[in-house]
Amino acid sequence: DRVRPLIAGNWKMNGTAAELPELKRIADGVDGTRSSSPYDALICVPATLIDRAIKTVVGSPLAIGGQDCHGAESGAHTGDVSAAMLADAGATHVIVGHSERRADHGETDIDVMDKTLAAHAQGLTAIVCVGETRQEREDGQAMDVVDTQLAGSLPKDAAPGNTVVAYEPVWAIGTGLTPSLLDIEAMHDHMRQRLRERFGPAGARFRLLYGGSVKPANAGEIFGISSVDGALVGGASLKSDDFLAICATV
Ligand code: G2H
Repeated sequence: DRVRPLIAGNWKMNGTAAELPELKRIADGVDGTRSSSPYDALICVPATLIDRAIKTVVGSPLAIGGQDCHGAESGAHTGDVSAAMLADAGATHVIVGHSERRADHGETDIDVMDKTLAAHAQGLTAIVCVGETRQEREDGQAMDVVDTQLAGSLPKDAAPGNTVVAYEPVWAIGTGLTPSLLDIEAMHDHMRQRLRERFGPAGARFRLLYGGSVKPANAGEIFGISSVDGALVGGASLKSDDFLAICATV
């Protein structure tokens, strides 16, 4: 049985009140497919927008998530947002360990594991991101790098109901470049195998998303790969037409 796909948008550091009508169009578009919808849809907005986003999409099947959370429950961490705050605002999901956070904020696998645990403690589904750099791929290290990230970032309590894994090759993010379909398939099959080794039969049910320059033009062929259970979509999630066109290819 195929895992139900998840199409997740990542608005990154984009989005103010001006973009709420666009979010509403996404919610209405996803809603229009509700009776037969073969997928779940999510948009991860900036923390400042979560509360208003929830109010904007109320009644639709579109879920709203955050893009990061702190690993601690609360405390002296100026500028950070806790998982409890995201849940309180109405988020149901949170992205952790995105490569932009690993690069911009020096987040390590240990940090990502702490954040994942913090998310789980609040009932949030964590979308744990992994992926190699261009140099690592050229050096033939892509699978080893992803293995290390998966082993170091996924806590023992990770399960298909509280954790999604997103494979995002760093060199494909926002560049318009994507790996070949065969390379995506090889990596997803490899991750699936690792998850089975670690989590047993449950390992087969984790959603494995592909992320990195997913567009309406390439989404269909990427979703055609049997070990791909959806996408994490950055740039193309900012426009309702593009996001809904991607959803339509599932
Ligand atoms: C990868 C992706 C979404 P984009 O970061 O997380 O962004 O689709 O713009 O490459």
